[in-house]
Amino acid sequence: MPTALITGITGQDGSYLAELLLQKGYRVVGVVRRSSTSYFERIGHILDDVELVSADLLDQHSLVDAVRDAKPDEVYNLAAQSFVQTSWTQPVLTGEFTALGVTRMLEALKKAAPNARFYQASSSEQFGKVVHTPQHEDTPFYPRSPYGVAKVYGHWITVNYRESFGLFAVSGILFNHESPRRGLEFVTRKISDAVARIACGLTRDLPLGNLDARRDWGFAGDYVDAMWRMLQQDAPDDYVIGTGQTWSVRDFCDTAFKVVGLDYREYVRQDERFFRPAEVDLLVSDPSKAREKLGWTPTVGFHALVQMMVEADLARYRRA
Ligand code: NDP
Ligand code: GDR
Repeated sequence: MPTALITGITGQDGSYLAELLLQKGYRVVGVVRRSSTSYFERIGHILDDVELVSADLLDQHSLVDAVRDAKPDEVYNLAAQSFVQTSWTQPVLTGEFTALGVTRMLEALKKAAPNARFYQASSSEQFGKVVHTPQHEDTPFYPRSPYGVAKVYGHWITVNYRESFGLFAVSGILFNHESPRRGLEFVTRKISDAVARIACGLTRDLPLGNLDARRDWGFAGDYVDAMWRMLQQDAPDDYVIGTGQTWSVRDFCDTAFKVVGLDYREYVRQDERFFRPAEVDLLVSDPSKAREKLGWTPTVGFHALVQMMVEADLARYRRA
């Protein structure tokens, strides 16, 4: 039975990845950070099936201990300060978690499990103010936020440890992926949650920032499968993962409100608080390498994704 160690198991991706690896017969060990409340909303249903260890991306010794005790065959480094907007108000903390945290994990691997395979959660935010479209593995990076800058560091330190120490370390450059488990602060879930509340008569409006930003949105359940596939290859390499399609925030609103028979223009208002100091205007992937080398293709399209999210939020409010 192979063992996987997942940092960020309590997050959106960590929960889907843990489910996938359990289905495949893995022993799954999840890293959680100490908190005064034990609130495992996304992994409550699999808590009896996974092992949890306490460690923090800020604490090198705790990471070495976690890796040494778990004896993993595969390590998935998903933990990060992942909200772009917060990275402008907490840039130093974002750098500590999202950039240096990767080096700490790689050091832990090098010391305690040098033969384990390592996955780094890189991001399309690294492309930022895009140099060309669509973006693929060789597209130069031009990050537009402290988060994006930190992820560029995480990407290159992963490549560097692979080339310097021969670690099986891969960087998955994933475009936005969403689900009913997405955090409520991200725009897709903010919209699906508001649509459900409006449909249930709990609120009347939805304040948003830039409606013209375009993203390549896929379903998180598909993307964790791509992570696993990257670690099953003969040699470590880096891959772009996305749908190859791009939609605006406005498109997302239009589609989500239509699920409940409403017109988004009657509810959405623009609010300066949600605009960013520097925007990423357009992201769209070229996932051909992943298709050819990993045999990976997304199974959930844009409209099905929006519908899934709205219906999940509706069901939640109707149960309450
Ligand atoms: P989430 O924000 O949902 O989850 C982040 C996870 O990191 C949580 O489990 C959180 O734990 C954990 N974490 C944060 N700080 C620390 C710390 N100091 N020590 C230990 N754990 C910590 O993110 P997603 O699941 O959406 O994303 C997973 C990864 O993929 C992230 O690295 C993100 O940047 C990256 N990414 C995500 C994309 C997406 O579209 N979702 C696209 C590309 C990359 P806690 O529950 O305690 O807060
Ligand atoms: P992003 O996701 O920054 O792409 O990062 P987010 O959903 O936060 O923003 C997407 C786009 O929507 C615009 N927007 C708003 N965003 C939020 N959050 N709230 C609003 O009210 C709002 N109005 C408009 C934003 O300006 C932006 O253009 C996500 C994270 O998961 C990262 O961790 C990950 O690396 C990238 O996706 C790929």
